[in-house]
Amino acid sequence: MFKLVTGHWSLVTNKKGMALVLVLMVLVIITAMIVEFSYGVYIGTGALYNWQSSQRLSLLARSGIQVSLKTISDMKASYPYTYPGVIEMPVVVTHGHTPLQEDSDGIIHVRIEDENSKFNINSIVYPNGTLNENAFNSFKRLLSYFSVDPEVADRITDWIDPDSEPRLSDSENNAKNAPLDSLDELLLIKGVDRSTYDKISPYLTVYGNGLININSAAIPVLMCLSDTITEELAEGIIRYRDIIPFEDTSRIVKVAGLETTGQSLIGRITVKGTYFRIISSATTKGVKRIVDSVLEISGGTPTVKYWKEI
Ligand SMILES: [Ca+2]
Repeated sequence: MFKLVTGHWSLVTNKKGMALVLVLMVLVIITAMIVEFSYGVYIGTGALYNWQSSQRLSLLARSGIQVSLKTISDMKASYPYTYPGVIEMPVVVTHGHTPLQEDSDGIIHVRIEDENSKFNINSIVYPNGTLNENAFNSFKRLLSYFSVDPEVADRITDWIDPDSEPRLSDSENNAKNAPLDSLDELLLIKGVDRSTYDKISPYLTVYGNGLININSAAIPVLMCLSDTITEELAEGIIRYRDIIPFEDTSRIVKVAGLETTGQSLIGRITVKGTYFRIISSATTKGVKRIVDSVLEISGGTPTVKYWKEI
């Protein structure tokens, strides 16, 4: 069982420069980190003396989360921003310096998503229960981008807001009257069928402070910030940050065409994430274990907000 603890790891990744830099950072830290992590895992999973493949897979998948966590923490310590929005990397488990075959000893695939790159659906209602007009209008623009009925915004608002005054005739029926705890609750709301959900959910979150990270948001999310942000302007933001990530929100006005609009976005945007979704899958001999998690990483000890192991 100490194979993993003392063994060497190597990482392979795509050819993107940024990802490579991250991978190098991971390589530097991995040896120091594994011991600390393994200790935690032994507590979490109990008897690991029997090196059963399911336990091993679980450990591998969890170590993928740990690698990701370290990657994000190091990035946040080194830069005032978080970029890009999504990082994917295979982590190949090796013995000595020879990578083992995928089918013999396992491969970990991790995907890191900055939750601040998404629109926080709960932000359409302020914590005091009143409507957040800016966020509500942003959400309607997001729906419109995907040709979804704008009434869905009213139905979700009534689902979340604490009052029982319907915006549409039946939109308070069986409403939760509280913020969403997870995105799949949307499927309980009239007007959100599976195909609508599949279209919009990749751009939505229930975590974080509601600020959109301009270093990581995709085109539909950037466009939802303002009526004046066209697809072309959103592409301009992406081109800009791919060369120089935004170090602070005021730099948004440097993007051609956003000299004025950019100013109006201050207060609704950010340049770094605080919540990250990390999906780690470990595969060995055709068997797979997936850990899907959301962690708050904002200085101090990272906090698990969501954890599902399948
Ligand atoms: Ca309500």
